[in-house]
Amino acid sequence: MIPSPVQIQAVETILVDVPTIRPHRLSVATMNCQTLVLIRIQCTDGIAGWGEATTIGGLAYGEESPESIKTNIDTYFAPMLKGMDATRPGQAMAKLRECFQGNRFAKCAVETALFDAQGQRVGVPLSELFGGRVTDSVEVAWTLASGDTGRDIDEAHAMLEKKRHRVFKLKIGTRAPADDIAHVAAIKAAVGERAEVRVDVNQAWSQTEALWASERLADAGCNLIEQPIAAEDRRGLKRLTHHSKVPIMADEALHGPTDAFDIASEHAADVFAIKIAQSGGLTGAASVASIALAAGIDLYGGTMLEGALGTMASAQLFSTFRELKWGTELFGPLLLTEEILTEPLRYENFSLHLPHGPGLGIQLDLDKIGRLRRDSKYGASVVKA
Ligand code: MUC
Ligand code: MG
Repeated sequence: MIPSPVQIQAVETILVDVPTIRPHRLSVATMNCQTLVLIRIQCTDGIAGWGEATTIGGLAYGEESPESIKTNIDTYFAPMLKGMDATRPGQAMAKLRECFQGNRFAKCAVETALFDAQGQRVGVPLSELFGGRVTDSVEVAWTLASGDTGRDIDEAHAMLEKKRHRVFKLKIGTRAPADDIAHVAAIKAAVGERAEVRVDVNQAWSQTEALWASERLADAGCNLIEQPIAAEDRRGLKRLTHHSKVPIMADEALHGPTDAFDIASEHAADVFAIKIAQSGGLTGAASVASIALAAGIDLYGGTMLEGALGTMASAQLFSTFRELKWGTELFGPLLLTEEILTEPLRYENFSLHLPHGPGLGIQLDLDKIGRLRRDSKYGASVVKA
């Protein structure tokens, strides 16, 4: 085989532990810290692409942990990627998918880095490699998840005041359903017509609890219910979607295009929370969006609470969707106490504004990452090209 003039030269993965601004309580875990899994792919033309594969609560939310993502990329993906044609991200990803099962998050990180590098190489934003932007900004919801109703109300008012967010997703499912309904009703009453209130149950309810609660959530003014029951319970989700007055959104039930097709063909959800990591990468997420739109299912741009890198990768893709009816929740970097970019992402007027530079269009603060990385006390360099 004639060697490609531009090859993948080195692959480095970095774990970065960043405390959250307050405890973030989900029914599956309480987060006090987020572990960002960053990947840097150095190419022989001097271009380096970056990607991210961050999950929630270690192994509490998904099947991959930060540590497994790092180990599997370092041990299996990196040796295969080295020497491959860096100008053909599609070819490299096809090989990874052929040789390695699962590991959607790890594959997402690699794909993001390859497309970031390719965008830089050809001089266009990543969005232009995925069909082209239809918008330069996406609306961003905020999650109220302090675990305390009064504190959540104060937080909502502060966000409205700053024009940062006017859509609030409430994490529920840890209390008794009746207590959760009271919590939602109190927050909706406090914000009134100034804000939308939605809930994410993270699979905590049974079908009967969800049916009971959906009626009361409608009365409380909630306008979207996310993944109320177990991810595997497709029939239950369909039953709920057909009975609930409040639209039902699939989140954990969606692990890429095959799940999207199954759910769409049964119309077992009204809305899809599209996540690049859950979909196995940007191309998988683009397919999920196409399936949803073809089936008359609305789109919502979801997050795994990634830092700035994964957030911008998601935004670049979501900006290409011809419809994004329920907006996005790309607030991950705002939940973290540390900034890892030289210039923070621009959140203004309830939206995240996309940059116009090539690739992801962001600059990482390598000194900061060098200080924050989990292995920094051993004196590791930021970048081993
Ligand atoms: C989830 O289940 O949607 C997204 C926002 C948030 O607060 O948690 C995540 C995960
Ligand atoms: Mg969710």
